[in-house]
Amino acid sequence: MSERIVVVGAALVDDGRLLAARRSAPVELAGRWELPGGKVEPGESADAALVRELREELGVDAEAGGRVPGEWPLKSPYVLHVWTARLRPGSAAPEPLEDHDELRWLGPGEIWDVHWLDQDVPAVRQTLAHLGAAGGLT
Ligand code: DCM
Repeated sequence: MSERIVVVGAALVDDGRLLAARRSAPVELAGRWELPGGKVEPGESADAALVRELREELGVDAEAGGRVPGEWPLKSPYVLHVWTARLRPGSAAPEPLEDHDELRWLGPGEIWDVHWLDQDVPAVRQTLAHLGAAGGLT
């Protein structure tokens, strides 16, 4: 039995909109949209991984909020966790630096306008319920 490895996805919210990122690689995921993020490294905390991945992938200075309850299976041994995140004051605007070729800020009525990765769909649904309850995206 191998250990499961956590992939953290960011529900990055700014001005009442949620950031979606379109993957450019690998080929089987290219063109589909995700909550940006990546693998937690050994010895790294989930929130530190989130901040690191957002800096590497999007060039932003972000801070993690709280974890969205739930866990979604990815290709074994990975599981997806979602954390809310926001840009710190003075952060650059996100840009698709690696792994992505397009970004979109989705308003409340636009969340389902993009073709999310299958495995991200339940995570996004749960994220909206969580953010809505917190008044974050209504
Ligand atoms: N992944 C996913 N949904 C996300 C983020 C990542 O399904 N919101 C998957 C894609 C990869 C793996 O997790 O198979 C690791 O992601 P990355 O390649 O970005 O490190």
